[in-house]
Order: sequence, then C-alpha cells, then structure tokens
Amino acid sequence: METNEAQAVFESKLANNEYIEPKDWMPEDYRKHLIRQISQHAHSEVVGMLPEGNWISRAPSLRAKLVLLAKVQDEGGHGLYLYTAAETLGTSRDEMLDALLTGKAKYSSIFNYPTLTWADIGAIGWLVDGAAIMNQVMLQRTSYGPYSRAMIRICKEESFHQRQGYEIMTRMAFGSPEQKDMAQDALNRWWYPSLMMFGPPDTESPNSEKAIKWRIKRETNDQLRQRFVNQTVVQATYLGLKVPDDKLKWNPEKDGYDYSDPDWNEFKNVIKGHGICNRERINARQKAHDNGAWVRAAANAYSQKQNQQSEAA
Ligand code: BYC
Repeated sequence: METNEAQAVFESKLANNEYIEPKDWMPEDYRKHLIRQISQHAHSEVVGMLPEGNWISRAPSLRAKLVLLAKVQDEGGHGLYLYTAAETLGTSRDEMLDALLTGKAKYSSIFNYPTLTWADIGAIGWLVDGAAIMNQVMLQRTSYGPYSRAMIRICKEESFHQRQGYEIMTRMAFGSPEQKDMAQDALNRWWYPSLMMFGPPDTESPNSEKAIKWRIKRETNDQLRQRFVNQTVVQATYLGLKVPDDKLKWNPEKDGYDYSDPDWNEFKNVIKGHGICNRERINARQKAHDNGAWVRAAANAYSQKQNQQSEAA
C-alpha cells in the first residue's frame, strides 16, 4: 500500500472510532507518542508500588495488610500489561527500563511525595487512584487497541483501589479526634499533588493537541482536573474534611467548582527529578533491577533451551 493510501486508512479508522492495531500502518509520530505515554504510564504503576509498599509491614490490622498487599500486587500487574502493550509498538522492555533508570523517561510526579502516616495510604487510594481512574476511564476508549484493552482491565481494579482508600479515610475521619486530624493532614498534603497528576494546564501542554487529534486522549488535562475536583469535594464534605483551598467555590455558570491551581513551579521541579523522593524511588528501582538479574538470566537460558529443543524436533 502507498503511504498516502495507508494514511487515509489510518485517518478513516480514527474517524470511525476503530482501533489501530499493532500490524496496521501508523504515522511514526503516533507510534513514538504512544511509546512515550504508555511507557511513562507503566513506570508510574511500578514506581507507585513503592510509597504504599512502605506501609505493608506497618498496616494496623491483618485485614488492612491483606488488602494493601493485594493492591500493591495489582499495580505490578498493571505495569506488566502496559509494558507489554508498549512492546507491540516495537520497543523493548530493556529499552524502557533503561530510560526509567537513567532518568530519560518520566513517571507520575505524585510518587515523589513521601507517605508519612497510615492516613496517607487512605489518601493515596482515595485521591491518587481517584485521579488515575478519572484519567483512565477516558483511556479505555483510546485509539490504540492494546492500550485500550489494558486500560479496561486496569480500570476494574482501580475502582477497588479507590474504594479501599476511601474506606480508610472514612474510618479515620469518623474515628478519634487524633485519627481525624491525621486524615485532614493527609488531605492537606496530597490535594495539590493529586491535581498535578492530570498534567500542566491545557495552554502549557505540548502533547495534548496531537493526542486529541489522534484520539489517544479523549479529554484535556483541565477538563479531567475539573471533573476530579467536582467529584472529590463532595466526598470530602461527607467525610467532614476541608479541602485546603480557600478559593474553592461552586460556580453555577460552569456547573463546577472554582479552585486554586497547584504550584506549577513545584510540579516542574518534581518532573525534572528534584522532588522529595525522586532519588530514593529510582535507587529502589535500580536495586530491584539488579537483584532481579539472575531471574532474567535464568528465564533467557530456559527460553533458549526450549528453542533449541523445538528446532531439533
Ligand atoms: N507527572 O503535554 P503534557 C496509578 C509530563 S499510576 C510526570 O500534558 P501528556 C497508581 C508529560 O509526560 C497512573 N510527568 O503530556 C499507581 C510531558 O513530558 P514529556 C498514572 C508529567 O502526555 C500506583 C510534559 O509533562 N497515570 O494509577 O499529553 C498506586 C508535558 O505534559 C505529568 C498515567 O500515567 C505528571 N503528573 O499528558 C496508585 C496516565 N503530567 O513526556 C496509583 C497516562 C505531565 O513530553 N498518562 N507530565 O517529556 C497520561 O494520561 C498523560 O501522559 C498525562 C500527561 C495526563 C500524564
């Protein structure tokens, strides 16, 4: 097929809301854009296991420990689906991991903040998974087939994660005065970093225009952030907690809340690698990668042996 003809088929699939599949022709920019976004998403899932993993041994009950273990394990699975989806675009796991460990690839800014108390585990589930779902529901309808199918599965698990977080917050907010203070303190520290998860404002988002044109993203960063604020304020009110924003006000004209922007300079600093925990997170991933070298070597040796046996047969 000539490139012009292939381009026309690509455009018509997008216009008809059909998936682009790995063997279909696609513009090189589209392929690169997806590798960037999907690998960043995969890295976020895997690095996201670290702040919560810190609390597995300190969970306040056996039930809480089991639920948290299951959640952290799910995040590892999400990373796996997403790395595999990215591999269908012609990159390799080694290339992606190298980009993460050398700081060339980003992962979500949110995971560079520390988890100081058990209430932070509640806040992560409620706010961070809540923000992630808001973003990921749209990604279930993304134009690239393998990414969309991974997202459908991930979203089912993320809603369980959001509920486990909200359950922790409910127990603490309706618990003793000290527990309620801890819940409020966690909300104070996680609110603005959660708003940053949706990315910079639309006017400063270099990737959004193409992402929307190619139907990789279906909604803009600001649209999703606004929906998150509208939903979360109601939940905070139910908990009797105060969102740390004095400018927060219902605006009937836009049918949503007016709210204060996060500190975008802080955001830029964190994604440049200068957040509180950036170094600790990458060191932990590097250590896990080094410790896993023998597993990769054993798996390679096993698959080589299988290949030799099937060639000989
Ligand atoms: N953090 O043009 P923009 C989870 C970068 S984890 C870091 O708006 P785009 C969970 C952006 O990459 C799920 N970097 O970009 C796990 C770009 O830089 P590059 C996390 C950010 O791609 C464990 C530049 O800023 N979710 O659920 O159109 C426990 C300009 O931005 C961030 C995903 O990863 C950020 N917050 O939109 C609990 C979702 N924001 O790459 C929970 C998938 C922006 O040009 N990703 N940047 O060097 C996306 O939907 C989009 O990539 C974003 C950004 C909305 C994040």
